[in-house]
Amino acid sequence: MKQEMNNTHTSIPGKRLSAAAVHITTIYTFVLLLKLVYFDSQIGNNGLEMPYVFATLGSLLILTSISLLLRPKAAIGYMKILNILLTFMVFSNVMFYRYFKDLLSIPLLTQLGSVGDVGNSLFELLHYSDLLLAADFILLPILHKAIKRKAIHEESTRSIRWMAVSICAIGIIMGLSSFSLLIKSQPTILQTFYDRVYVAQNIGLLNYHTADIYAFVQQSLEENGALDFQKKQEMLEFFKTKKQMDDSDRQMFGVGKGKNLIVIQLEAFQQFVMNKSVNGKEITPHLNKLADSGIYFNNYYYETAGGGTSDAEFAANVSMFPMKVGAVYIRKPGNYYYSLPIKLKEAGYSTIAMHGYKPGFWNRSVVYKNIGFDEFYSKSNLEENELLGMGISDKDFFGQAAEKLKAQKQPFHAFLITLSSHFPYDNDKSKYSSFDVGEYKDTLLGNYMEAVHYTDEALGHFIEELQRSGMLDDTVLVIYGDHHGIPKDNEEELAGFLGVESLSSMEWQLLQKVPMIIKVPGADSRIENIVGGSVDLMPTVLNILGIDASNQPSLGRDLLNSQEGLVTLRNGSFVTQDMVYSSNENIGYDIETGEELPIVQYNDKKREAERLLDYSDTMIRFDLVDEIKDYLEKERR
Ligand code: GP9
Ligand code: MN
Repeated sequence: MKQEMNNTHTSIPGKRLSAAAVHITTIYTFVLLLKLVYFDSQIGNNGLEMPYVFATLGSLLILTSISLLLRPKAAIGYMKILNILLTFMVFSNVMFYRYFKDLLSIPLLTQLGSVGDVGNSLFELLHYSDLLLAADFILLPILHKAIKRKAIHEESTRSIRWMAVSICAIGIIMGLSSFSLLIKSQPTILQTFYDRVYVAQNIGLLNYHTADIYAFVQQSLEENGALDFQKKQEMLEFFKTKKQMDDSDRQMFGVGKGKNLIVIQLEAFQQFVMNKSVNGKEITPHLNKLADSGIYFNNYYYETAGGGTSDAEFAANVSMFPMKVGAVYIRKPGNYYYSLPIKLKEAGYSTIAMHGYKPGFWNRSVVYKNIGFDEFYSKSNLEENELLGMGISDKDFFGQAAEKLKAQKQPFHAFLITLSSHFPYDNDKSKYSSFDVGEYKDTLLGNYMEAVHYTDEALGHFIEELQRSGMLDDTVLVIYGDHHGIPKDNEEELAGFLGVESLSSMEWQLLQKVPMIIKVPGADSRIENIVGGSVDLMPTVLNILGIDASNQPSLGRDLLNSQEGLVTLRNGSFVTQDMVYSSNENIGYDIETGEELPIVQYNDKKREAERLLDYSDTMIRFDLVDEIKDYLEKERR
């Protein structure tokens, strides 16, 4: 029998497989695993992270099993190429991580601008230990020779094939299980890729790139087609005719001229907690005081989508809408955006952003640079005096922010994003000062109220410090919430707190307001009732700072100088002063009566909301902001 099998082999020598291929495959798999583990050690992991090693080995087994099917020479060739490619992949990601504290992705590579910066600083980014990535290029050729010279022990073709298939299958099972563990812990992470480093740490670098490529191809297929000339003209016309009042006719134009601008985005901060007490104690006393002493927009909604906090930042700083699918910060980080910090830099401001979490989260380090923040202080270059929940506690964060701002070149634009009141609000309460939520204790709503109370207190300290240092008199302060805090699943709890049995879909929408306060030194306090949302922040602030916005392709409106507002939500729903349209139900409700309205009454508004979203999408997809800005400059000259 044995004789027969050998005969079969000799009859098809070209297909003969050898133990040499097994040796080569094993050695290279091991070398590549070491390189990929080196990568892991460079992205903030200290020891051997088991999920990472497991997932990485899985993906390597899939790739290297192929070489078992090749003859020794071809196997060596295949592994050499694989080694070069993977070494390059590890090296470039390590460099990119050192620069941006983030990983490479196809959306980034296709928008090369920011990636190029890494190349320019390559020498500063290199560490001696990186030489380890090249060590095998000297050692392995010696090994190749030894393997080739050695008498090759022939194995049966079939058994090696089985070996290859089984190894590949084991690799697939390992890979799939790491994907499923990741999705279990972070269900939407592979749709938005809000934390690429986390993805790679859990499914391995190779699987991360595979998932990234897959998402990119899938999204690109949905985006096929060129820009219609007619459509572009229509858009240019829209921006041209967007009403622009004379400066002198505008309310509050330039009342904050030359002042510093501090914009504070509060995590998951809804408006319903404002001016409410639990057990006789206000939930947000400091915010309430600010609302009383500043301009309080009490009808302000978040307009975010899948990109959560990053969408809120984008809408506020760029006055455009988030993308329908995924996060614009992740998918289109390199477009040109004529942002608030860019505008203010043109007016001589210095710009700084601060957030007490990983700099690569939501791609911030790349995006901030692109939208004009000269400096970005994050968890990696702030002190970690006190950690709470996801990152630096809001009190610690605001304390450090106050110090940094004292040294900042004036006038400055500072963008501060809080963190401690992040879902699921299960922070270590020993770090809170006491706030008795009574019957709500240990419920999600109760924990939420404790968390926002804590953030409010931290904010209060910050304002006090600004006051003490005299900076408040030279500063326009803008404070708003980024998005919802209470998920739909906890609707009943919220209804109970508000003293109603249940909430209709219209009432739920009306509860999706966030605080929005602008405090201008010397200006009278007032309540602004106009409906508005995230995209309206920039035009409103530019007016107050007295900065010309006539070349601004913004999709929001200046809330102090508009007859009426429109809150456009990403799913096509919208809110006006008197009505709510729910796109899911295709029903428009009268806010006062709660009754359904005939479509003729709001069809125009519906079309307007759709048009705004469509223009925003088109501007993002074809990177049109610069062109529109140029056009507006020419037209308004
Ligand atoms: C993390 C923080 C949270 O940096 O901004 O983002 P979110 O989960 O709220 O979108
Ligand atoms: Mn958030």
